[in-house]
Amino acid sequence: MARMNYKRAIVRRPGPRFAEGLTTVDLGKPDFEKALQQHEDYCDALKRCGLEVMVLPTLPEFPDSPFVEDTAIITQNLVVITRPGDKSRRGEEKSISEILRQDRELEFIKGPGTVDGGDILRIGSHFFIGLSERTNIEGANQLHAIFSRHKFTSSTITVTAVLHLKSGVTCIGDKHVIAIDEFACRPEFKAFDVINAPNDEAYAVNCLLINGTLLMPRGFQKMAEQFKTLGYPIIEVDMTEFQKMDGGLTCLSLLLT
Ligand code: CIR
Repeated sequence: MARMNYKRAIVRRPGPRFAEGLTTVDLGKPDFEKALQQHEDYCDALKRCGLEVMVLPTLPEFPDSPFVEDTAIITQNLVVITRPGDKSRRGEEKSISEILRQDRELEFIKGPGTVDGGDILRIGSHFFIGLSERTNIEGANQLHAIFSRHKFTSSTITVTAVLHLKSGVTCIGDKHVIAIDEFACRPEFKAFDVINAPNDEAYAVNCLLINGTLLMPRGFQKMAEQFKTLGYPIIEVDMTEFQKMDGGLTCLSLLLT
């Protein structure tokens, strides 16, 4: 796959009820003002990568709605609007679909299928679909059919140690896979150069290559050293308040070419 050239990003500002969202981690309550500042800094980082950033207004009734990644899967010609796995998040996808229907063909995940975008990892023309607490087999089967109609291949991979597939494995370009222990030795990733994150820096697996610049969360020294050897310019972003709500760098945006 030629290196993606992203042009736009869609993000959504956290609302005052942000701290009432879902979380499985025990890192304390996020500070709302700090989360807003970190979100703004995240948007600035996207702009430094050359993106035009569309900031959507908060959806006060959906505390987890800043994690826009979970609502859609986007390729050059296709958008799949998901059906979030947790009921409290169902409805977030509506306004996203209204925005995206303007310039792309939409497909929809239908009940009883559920899919969270955080479970979908694209490498080249292949999609890995995480089967997790949020993405079920019906959702995965619908995705297989949609992807194959659009000439993509796909396969499933079970997720147990983390919330979403991409909380535990991401890729940098088509060559490097960054993974926690659960995924580092999986046969699916044998063909790639795998960087296995140490347990105390597992959160840094969720990094994001945009137009040749690597965004990673701040504060993960060992992973930063590893990433430096890949030769990309790196921007470190403060993510502490989103980490408290189980969210990583990829979750906060939808990227469009
Ligand atoms: C949730 O549990 O749904 C949110 N608090 C965090 C979602 C993070 N999204 C992602 O990893 N793609």
